[in-house]
Amino acid sequence: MPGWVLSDARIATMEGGYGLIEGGSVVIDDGWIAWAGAGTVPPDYDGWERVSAEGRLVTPGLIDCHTHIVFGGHRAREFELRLEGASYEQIAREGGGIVSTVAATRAASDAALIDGALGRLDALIGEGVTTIEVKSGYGLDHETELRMLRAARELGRRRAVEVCTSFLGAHAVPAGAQADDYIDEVCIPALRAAKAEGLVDAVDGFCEGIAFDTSQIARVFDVARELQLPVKLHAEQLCNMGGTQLAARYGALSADHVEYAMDEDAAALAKSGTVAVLLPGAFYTIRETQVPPVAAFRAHRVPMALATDCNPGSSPLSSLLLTLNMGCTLFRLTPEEALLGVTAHAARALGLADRGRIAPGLRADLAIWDVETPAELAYRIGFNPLHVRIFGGER
Ligand code: DI6
Ligand code: FE
Repeated sequence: MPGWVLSDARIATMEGGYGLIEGGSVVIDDGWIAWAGAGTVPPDYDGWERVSAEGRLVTPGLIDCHTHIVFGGHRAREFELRLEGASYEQIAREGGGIVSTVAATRAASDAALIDGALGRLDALIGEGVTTIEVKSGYGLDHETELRMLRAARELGRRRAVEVCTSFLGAHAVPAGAQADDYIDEVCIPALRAAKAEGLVDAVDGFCEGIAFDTSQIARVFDVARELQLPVKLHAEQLCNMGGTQLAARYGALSADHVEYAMDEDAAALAKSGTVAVLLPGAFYTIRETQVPPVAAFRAHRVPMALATDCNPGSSPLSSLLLTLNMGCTLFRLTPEEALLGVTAHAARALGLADRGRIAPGLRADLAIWDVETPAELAYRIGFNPLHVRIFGGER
């Protein structure tokens, strides 16, 4: 079956920057981009169906490379407590925070986990998201960690979206447990079982004063290495614990949050080719004041990605467009850096070489926008200019 041609498009290829092509066409063959460029489409594609973008902007489908969208319950009460003056860390220490979502997630049925996540996923899809990463980490017991990952895989079967899973057993110490015992007796065996069931694409951890230290995370990463799974890490969100350096030593795909990273951490990420994933939704929600070292990332040429961190506590955010705006306004990214952060660099943060840009040989995951310039995607607040989303060549 021949494919089709999307013509009369202003194409942001995201090759090196916006990589704009005016009056361009994208040839889509069996779910893949066969050709993209300006001017006349090569004669090989004569006779293929043509669909005009009518001059609209076409970008790669957006990629949300850091989410926790599978969870039970909500944390509106914690939101109120913070407004009354409690800090995120205080709430976590007093049994609220992550641990309270753990109780709600364990109590939720598989159907409830999937249904809750679908609502959030649909909001993201409605904004042109075609690939999403989903983490476990609210089970903190063998069965619930696996149930979360199965729910994540199910999302990819229920919707036209690609789901990448990350095992985040090392997210928090469950109530009544010792961190070391939990890592060795629960987290690592659950990781092995999840891998055996084909549920894991990457391994993540939370390296933080309220969670795990570098030696505990290193034990999990050693098993990831043995299982040939890539790693990524929540690092330097609330303080500098050396997580970024650890991630770099293990050649991590990404180090995420990184507000408290320093110049030498940026240098280490550059050396290991690790992406810095910035999460302005969490920064905003917990009213963090330490801004990630964007200037150092630029100076060391560390690719920066942006993601929602969609979770019930520190980032109840299910808009990647708002995330673009926050990345610019709160972290002073340029709109071009922000868009790279949810396309080319987000793909890299997931270890996916087949998407995130518009070029021959890549997946035909595209978003067509009712805007004139790409900066409009980051500039508006609470407005969705998506015209059409294309997933695997399908409108
Ligand atoms: N960092 C975060 O921002 C989320 N997890 C993490 O490791 C917070 C998760 C939560 O508060 O439920
Ligand atoms: Fe997170």
